[in-house]
Amino acid sequence: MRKPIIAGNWKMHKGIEETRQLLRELKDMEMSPEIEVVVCPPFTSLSEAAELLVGTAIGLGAQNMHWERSGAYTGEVSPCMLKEIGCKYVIIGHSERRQYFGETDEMVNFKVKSAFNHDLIPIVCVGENLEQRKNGETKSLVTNQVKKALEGLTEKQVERIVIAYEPIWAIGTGVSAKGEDANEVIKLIRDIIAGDFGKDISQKVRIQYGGSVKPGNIKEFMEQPEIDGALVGGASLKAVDFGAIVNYK
Ligand code: G2H
Repeated sequence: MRKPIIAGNWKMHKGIEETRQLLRELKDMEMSPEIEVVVCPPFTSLSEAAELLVGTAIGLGAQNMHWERSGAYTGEVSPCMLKEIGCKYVIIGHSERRQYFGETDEMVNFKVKSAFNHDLIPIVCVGENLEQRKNGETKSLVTNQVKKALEGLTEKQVERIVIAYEPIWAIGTGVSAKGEDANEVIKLIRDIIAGDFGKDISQKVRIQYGGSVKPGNIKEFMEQPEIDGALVGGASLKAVDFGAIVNYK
């Protein structure tokens, strides 16, 4: 019922020339029609990527945005700008933004609401760090992050949102979560949404796993009943790897 979505989060990689090259390679590949494929290049490459992706089934996303539509916010990029370029998705609240740029749950909520108000679909990231995991705080932390991120949204908005469960200890470390463990937290996220917005809505929300996803482990995640795709960092930077992840079957 839910179409899986696999998104490449390029982070601070790929200038314009490298973007051209990677997208040319991806466009030459057969991609499984069963999967919605999205790439999220850095801001400076979005325009180029948008042009190259015209007429393809690969969607475009940004990695962050401000919640205001315009204003005196030096260095920021607004949802209107992303929409004008041709973005469909925007990653919100990635742990690197929470950790290095002080993004709070409140800011994440502003951004999520603003994204919907500007016809962008947020990919909201949640997840615990190693210490929180060791202290048994995963469920309470993720519950709090999800509830705050979704506060004030309508049912129609919630059913379109994408959530990425990304345990911080698994990000860029090469150590991924186990499929069953990720599935358990993702089931919890779905239950939280069911509690706040109803079971029907919760069954429509796509929830990805993220954290050291690669061609060798994607199947383990995609086979889990609650996992609807992946947010892929390092392994999305090479067409051969990203293609293998999308075509994991
Ligand atoms: C988690 C992920 C992409 P990686 O940040 O969002 O990165 O796959 O490199 O762990």
